[in-house]
Amino acid sequence: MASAAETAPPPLIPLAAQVNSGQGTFTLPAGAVIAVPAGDAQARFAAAQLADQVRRVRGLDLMVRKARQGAAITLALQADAPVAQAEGYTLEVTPSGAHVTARDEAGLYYGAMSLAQLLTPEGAPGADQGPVTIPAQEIRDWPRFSWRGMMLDVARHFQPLDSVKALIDQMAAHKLNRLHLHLTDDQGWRLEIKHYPELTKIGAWRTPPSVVSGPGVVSGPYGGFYTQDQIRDLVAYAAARHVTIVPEIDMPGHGQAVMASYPKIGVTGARPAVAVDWGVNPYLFNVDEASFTFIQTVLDEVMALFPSTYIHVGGDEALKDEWKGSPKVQARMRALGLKDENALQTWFIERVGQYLAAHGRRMIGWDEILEGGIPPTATIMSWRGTKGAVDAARMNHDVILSPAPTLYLDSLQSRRNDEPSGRLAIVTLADIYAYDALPAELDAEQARHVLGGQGNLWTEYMMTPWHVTHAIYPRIDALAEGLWSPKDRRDWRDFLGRLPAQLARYRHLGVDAADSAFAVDFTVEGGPNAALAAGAATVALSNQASFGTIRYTTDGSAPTPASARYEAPLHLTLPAILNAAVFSDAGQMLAAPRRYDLTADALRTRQSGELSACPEGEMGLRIPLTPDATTRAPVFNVNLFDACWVYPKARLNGVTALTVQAARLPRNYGLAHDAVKVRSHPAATPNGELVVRMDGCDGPVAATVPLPSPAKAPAQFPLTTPLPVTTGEHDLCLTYTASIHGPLYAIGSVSLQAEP
Ligand code: TNX
Repeated sequence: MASAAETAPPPLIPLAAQVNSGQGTFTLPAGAVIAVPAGDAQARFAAAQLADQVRRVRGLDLMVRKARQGAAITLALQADAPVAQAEGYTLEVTPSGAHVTARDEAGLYYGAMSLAQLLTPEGAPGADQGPVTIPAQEIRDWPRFSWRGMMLDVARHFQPLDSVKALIDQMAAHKLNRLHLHLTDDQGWRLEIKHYPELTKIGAWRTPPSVVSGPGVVSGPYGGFYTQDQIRDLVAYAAARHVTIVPEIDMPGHGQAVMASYPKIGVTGARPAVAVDWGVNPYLFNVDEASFTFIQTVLDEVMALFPSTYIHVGGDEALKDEWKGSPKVQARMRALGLKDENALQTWFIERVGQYLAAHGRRMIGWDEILEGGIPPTATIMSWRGTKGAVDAARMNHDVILSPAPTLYLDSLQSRRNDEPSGRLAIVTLADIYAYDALPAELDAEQARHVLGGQGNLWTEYMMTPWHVTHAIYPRIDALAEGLWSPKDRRDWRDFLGRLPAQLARYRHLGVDAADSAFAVDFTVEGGPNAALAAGAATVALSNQASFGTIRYTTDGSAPTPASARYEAPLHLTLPAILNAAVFSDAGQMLAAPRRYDLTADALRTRQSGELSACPEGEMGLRIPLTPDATTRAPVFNVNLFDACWVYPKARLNGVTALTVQAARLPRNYGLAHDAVKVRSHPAATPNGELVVRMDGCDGPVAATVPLPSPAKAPAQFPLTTPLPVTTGEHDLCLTYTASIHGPLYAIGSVSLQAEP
């Protein structure tokens, strides 16, 4: 009879194109040899990476040696290896060994990475260490797309080199092969340019927005940049792992750090500070010869550092106001015979594209560069949905799909209260898994222009490497499978079954992956008010992915694999405390324990994420108390356009007072043309008030509490007010009347106090 190890799907992420099971099993002895052909440095490197993974994850030592008879594992390039596709490989496991062959070095490397996963198949603590037995099988594998990318924004928050290298390691382990570095933006220029030293002397540093101060909070200029030596090292590090680094120098918009360093490159000649405002800022590159000389000189150094064929020149979110307002720019536009500023942008981008083409490189731009007609030399990276990609592919241009919000890893991954900051579109693990980078409306010929897809991590709200890690993992697993594996083999439940082993790899490698997809959610049947009225509750436990076994305790202790198994909603009398965690069948914890307090106070409290937006509004962002150097800053859901929240259906029986945990944040948002949409509420006192209305935002005022002076109060402070005595359920509408030109006030939580 076949053992479990022989029948389970191979623990690979991404899934392989073809797997045929064989006879018997292979047991890897400790100290086994990985043999590589003499003189093949890349094969030796792939073997060393394989050995390194197996040692770090499983504690098994393997030795890399020159090819010899009888080695347990062999890696070798072979001109007639069975898989002919670029980057493909064959991995054959027999009872006597495991053998990888490929026609190119990337394929050989990916074969080694697959073998590393096969040799680390277990998630459960204990079972995941020591000698391993794996089923005999033959894997033939190759990628679906040639561009399997990740973008990291190192401009908004500088990312240390070690973090970038750690990302490259994981990209390579997931068979992702393009790291797009967003190196420049309004908030920072991160690449040393020898010819223009001020770019990093000035442009790499900014003063943080100044509302918050205190322990752990950055106050002085902060930022950073990569020296050219560091970049050469990074490029080589990536290349050894078959990752190409694609640099982006953003133009003609997102140029404020350039203008802060070299004002003459701008349209107005004025010198702004490096931006502290997120969003869209007005600074544009000029269109005169001095500007192109600057750009070409920068690109010369960029091309010398980055061997990538593709160079990204941005082109996104370039507000045309400065060009419209400049007589010189207008004169140039007319002299060039261009009809408007969009056409001028196309001309500008194409001129840069021609320069790159003359140096054997190819230009990529964000899809806005289509607006004035497509620059002939452009490859399009589309982020505003897929229309730009479809249009460009139909015009025979190559395209890369990275649409917001689905492939935007700054989108939050759940509605949980313990999610850190990000954009308030929820992009779950399942959403990324379901995404297909090939737009269905393209025919086969047009589809050939789809190079692949890319996940983008923007870092406005990601201040620390911990947060970046949390945003990327494990969503990178879903991304990688979508970009590598054959579409018809992809299966969400099957993917979930392979994920626990990957989560265990992350644990051993020190990658602090998010557990949002598995964390226990608690739902009180009938809502908290019913529980308050009854003094008892029925609580359902679930998780986003509906995966694993939920175990719980009611005595305050941490759940273990031996704790009670959740089968059906729990009937509990108040007060009660629930702790619950999720385990795999093998007893591996998939999500850390979460706690739910079933007390009257807790049932009367709503955290920031549980409040609704006011009618007509939308909570767009979940933002941190910035800038904070700690790993987990407090976070607040806000609607940048209206300081207005609703506590829906507050049960006011016996309630005498309300407490808001308030926060004062920097209002550092470049809203550009949308600034007119910001709604102000009239204030009665100098610092403004918190106003509480009953029965919706048009209802009567129930309470008004003046805000403390920003100079005196800490960044987080409570506001308490009596409420008129009433009964029943009422929508409480909470607004701040503080000036929209001052700090941004937010709500951490709202709680109601009742008579004992
Ligand atoms: C839009 S996507 C941007 C970025 C922001 C991002 C935030 C793109 C080409 N531009 O500047 O960081 O939204 O999600």
